[in-house]
Amino acid sequence: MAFFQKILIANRGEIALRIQRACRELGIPTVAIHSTADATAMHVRLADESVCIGPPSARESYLNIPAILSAAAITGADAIHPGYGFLSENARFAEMVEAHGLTFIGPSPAHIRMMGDKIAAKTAMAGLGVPLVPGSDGAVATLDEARAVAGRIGYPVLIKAAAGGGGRGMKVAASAADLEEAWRVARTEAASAFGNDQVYLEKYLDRPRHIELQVLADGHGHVVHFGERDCSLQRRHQKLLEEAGSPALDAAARDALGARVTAALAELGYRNAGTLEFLYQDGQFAFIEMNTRLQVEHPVSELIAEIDLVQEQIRLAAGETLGYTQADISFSGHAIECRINAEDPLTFSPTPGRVNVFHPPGGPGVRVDSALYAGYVVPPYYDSLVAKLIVHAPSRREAVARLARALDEFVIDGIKTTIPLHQRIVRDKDFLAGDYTIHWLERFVGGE
Ligand code: MV4
Repeated sequence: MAFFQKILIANRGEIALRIQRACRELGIPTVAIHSTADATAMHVRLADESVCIGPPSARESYLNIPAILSAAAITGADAIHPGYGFLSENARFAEMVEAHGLTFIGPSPAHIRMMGDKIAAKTAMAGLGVPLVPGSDGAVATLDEARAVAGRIGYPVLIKAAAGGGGRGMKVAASAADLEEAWRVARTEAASAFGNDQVYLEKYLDRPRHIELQVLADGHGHVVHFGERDCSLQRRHQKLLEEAGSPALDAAARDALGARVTAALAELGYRNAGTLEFLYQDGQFAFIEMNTRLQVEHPVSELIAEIDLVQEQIRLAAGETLGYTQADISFSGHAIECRINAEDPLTFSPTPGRVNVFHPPGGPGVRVDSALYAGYVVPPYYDSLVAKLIVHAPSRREAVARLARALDEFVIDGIKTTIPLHQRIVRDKDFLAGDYTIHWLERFVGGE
């Protein structure tokens, strides 16, 4: 029995392929959508059917809701998987998919909307017993109120936009003297960037790790977690390398966090996949945001837990129950993902162009998720992620050794990529020791 008749994949690149692979194994035909710039893309070649939905600009193609719904209608798709980015966390899109009688493969529009409002997300999680960073109790409406909150929690403080997230719309105030300026700038930027000037305050943590927890929920009260990912290695809020588990956590800390979070999401009635983001410093977790989509780095969790998260998303969207409990999930070994971008490894400027040679690594414990092929021309219009190299091994030490040899095997010729940067990271003493925070990479690459 198939869960759906046909799934439209509202995305491109490696994640469109990843979702197609899950559909194939479940026996579900797929529809690719693409812009005119992606007519020769691998996700179009490998789909059962494809529909061109617009010109290169994402606004007119991968974000074009009427065109995507029309493509679903003319091909007879009965479900839409949004992937990550694009429309994946757009509550309006999820609502419109449902209004057209189709299934959105993801959470309810109400939960997407709740988690898109960072204040609503924090208020909900705090009420369900998930720990937060010390800060304001909800939105802060006036400068006087901001002064009072900052006085209570102590400087430095961070002013964040309710509609922000992923690092957009944040201002630090190091001391009381800086608060007024930070306040005004944060409000003004929030209003112009998001059309919403609501802000809130948090104590600024100076050297946290970024640790996130992967969950699956069936909307019938069953919620499980697949352990954490350490995503601290980032530059300008772009993650470069992620690992599962975190070098900073042990099984007891993971189990304790997982128990709290799964109980909270069961109470909330959440369904499908989700990721809770935490800052972790001095042995304490503080919830900051929740992502209501499949994430780029999901494969590291798949490898340590031996699960197919995309197949699970599809199954859960069809209304199935989880069918297993936390006690059925165990973690084995260590997994690391390198994001390989079409970027100069020193300046990070994008390097679209023709790929002449594509030779991915192989051998034990190596997975490559990529939509590249020899002769493909990387278009300049979209995200620069062109491949994910994911390795799995019994221990972190062995995973790092495997990653180093796989990076050395990987050949992408014709365009510059970030492979040389990863080759340097995996040989660094701090990285080998697992000793890093969210600030480590920016120092490592320099010039910030
Ligand atoms: C913080 C923080 C320090 N203290 N909140 C940036 C992205 C957004 N998701 C939250 N972010 C941060 N919030 C407090 N109270 C530091 C960051 C932060 C960060 C967080 C995760 C990963 C990378 C980061 C890079 C710079 C700042």
